[in-house]
Amino acid sequence: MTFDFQSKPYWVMGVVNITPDSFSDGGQFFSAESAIQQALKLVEDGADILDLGAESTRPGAMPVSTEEELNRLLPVLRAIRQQTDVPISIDTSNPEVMRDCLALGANMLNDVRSFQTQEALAVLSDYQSVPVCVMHMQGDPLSMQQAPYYEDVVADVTDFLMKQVCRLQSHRGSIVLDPGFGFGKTLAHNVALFKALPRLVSLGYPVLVGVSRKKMIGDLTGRTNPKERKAGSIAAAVEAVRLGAKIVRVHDVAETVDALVVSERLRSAQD
Ligand code: HH2
Repeated sequence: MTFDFQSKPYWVMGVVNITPDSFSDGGQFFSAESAIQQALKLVEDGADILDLGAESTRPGAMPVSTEEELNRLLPVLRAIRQQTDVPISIDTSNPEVMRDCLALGANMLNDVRSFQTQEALAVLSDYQSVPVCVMHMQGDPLSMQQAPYYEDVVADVTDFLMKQVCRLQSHRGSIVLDPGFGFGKTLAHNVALFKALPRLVSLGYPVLVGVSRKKMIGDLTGRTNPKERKAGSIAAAVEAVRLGAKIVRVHDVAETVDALVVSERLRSAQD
């Protein structure tokens, strides 16, 4: 799979969390049946790509065993693959999970830990053309929000992402960059990174923005319940694309697609 940003200037990535504990929809799509239904609904709603995850990375989340992650993911992936050819990204840091999902027809790997292990790199050398998303995170999900600190958050994150591009320079698939909103960052860090999106975009790689329903949106709106952060998340997705992001990772696909269509149409030169 390749990202063709000529014919499709931005891609809406629909999130499917097959977990009991995700921060905004934990338990809602935990059974294979409900996750499959949700995935197909998101495709109908206009998702350009799905992101399937079976391990929450919310602050304080506990790791999941390989067996459990595979048990959650594989039946859902298999069923979606049989019913639609929508591109499927897998949100995992586990090399075994990466391999099994690619073998079953997954199209992209999204690793919030940026393929740091030798085993994860080995997967990429066996699947040279698979698109990958590398994301910045300070610390790990268990403790990342305890006391995030940066000298200069934009410089640190940019530097980290460029180092990942160098590490992966022999990889032939697209490399997507993600500043990792909410992953070891305060509101001030998130806002600074968001405003610096044009700088990240200028590095020359597609940029993915994942702020949907996150605490950042809650902090800005005063909404403590993640489910009430839809409007704020949509505004952020529109702004991200306006600033040059190519992929927005969202839970509320139908509404985000509409908002982006209207925003793009009103900004484009054509009538
Ligand atoms: N955010 C989450 C998970 N994966 N991947 C990328 N590339 N960028 C992100 O911002 C990102 C991500 C967290 O959101 P969600 O999957 O809804 O929650 P949880 O990790 O609790 O399952």
